[in-house]
Amino acid sequence: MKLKSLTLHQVSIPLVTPFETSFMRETEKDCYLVEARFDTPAGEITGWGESVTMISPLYSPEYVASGIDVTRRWLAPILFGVDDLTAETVSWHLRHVVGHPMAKSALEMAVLEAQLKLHGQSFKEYLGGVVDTVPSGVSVGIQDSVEETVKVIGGYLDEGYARIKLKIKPGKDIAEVAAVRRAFGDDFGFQVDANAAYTLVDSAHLRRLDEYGLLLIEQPLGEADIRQHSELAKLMETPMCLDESIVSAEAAADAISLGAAAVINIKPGRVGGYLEAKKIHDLAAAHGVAVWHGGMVETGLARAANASMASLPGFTLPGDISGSSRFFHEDITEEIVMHDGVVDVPTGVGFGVSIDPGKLEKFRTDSLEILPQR
Ligand code: OSB
Ligand code: MG
Repeated sequence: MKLKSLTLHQVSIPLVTPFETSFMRETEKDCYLVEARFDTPAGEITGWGESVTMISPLYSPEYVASGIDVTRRWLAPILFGVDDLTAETVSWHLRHVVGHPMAKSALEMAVLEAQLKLHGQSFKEYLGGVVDTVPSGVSVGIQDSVEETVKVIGGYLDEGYARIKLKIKPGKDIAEVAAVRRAFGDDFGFQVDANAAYTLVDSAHLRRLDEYGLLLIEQPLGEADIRQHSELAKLMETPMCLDESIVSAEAAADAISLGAAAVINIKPGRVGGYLEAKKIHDLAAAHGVAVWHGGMVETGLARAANASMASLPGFTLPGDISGSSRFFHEDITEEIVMHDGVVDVPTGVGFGVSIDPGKLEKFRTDSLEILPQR
């Protein structure tokens, strides 16, 4: 395949309710979508990708404008120079550009979608997925009060979500977790995510979570603190799970060998793409480390791709793969539906969903066409 042009569409989609984490409060989903046109043996094919960069650099160093800038200045020119571009070689072509995994991932995703269309293949078939549905977990933001936390979680349990993840931060943690267990008992999967809000000094405090039978605690310490997570893991019974710290397969190897992660949250965008994510899945499986599929409040496009990824056998815990309606009144693709605690793994060619041109028009705030320089 030969890349002919790229269009980066910036979109802003209103959220059904604000989503609050230890690092920010979001009221819109802001990201950009990549529309990539290729010349192929079967004629022109368009592939779509989605960047999970957030509007500000608070979860990771990247942000929407940095992703667009590095793509325009550095990544696109490299890919325009490749005569036989395949999904499997994108990360290799881009290897000299340091960092920017989310920007790279969005490009690889667009190449991958076009390649799957060329071969008439679904993403699940390409990966070797083994199930038709994946358990659907929901990520619950920090609420204004303990009562509100219990009420919101009760609503998701009533909807049938297979697992609850609650965002925590200092001062919004033990009382919330205790109240949720008191209200709904011990019989449902429950875990917490701190998004790097604590330090090792808080270990005595965090140990108090051990009595609530949580599936795991996600990223209590900083992104760079892999060794410190291994120290904390020795002090806590709750299994340690890393998100922000796992920026590559190498970081996953370090975390596993240091005992910093009994569980890994896999997010393709954070690690440079779905193919690097598959490597981490395989590495973790070989080490007996459980993985689950994380989420970045994706639109239906990446949400569908995530559901396919999670059909691989190592994904033994429910992922943050909720229905579109968890975040959006209207999605930009066909709605991803949670039913009976699961989401169906798409079976259609490519990622099995398509961008609705009317919705793209409605939610688009800007777009940039990038062409090869002569
Ligand atoms: O830490 O998992 C996280 C969303 C944005 C940034 C970081 C995180 C999240 C979520 C949302 O928890 C998960 C989802 O998309 O359902
Ligand atoms: Mg997380």
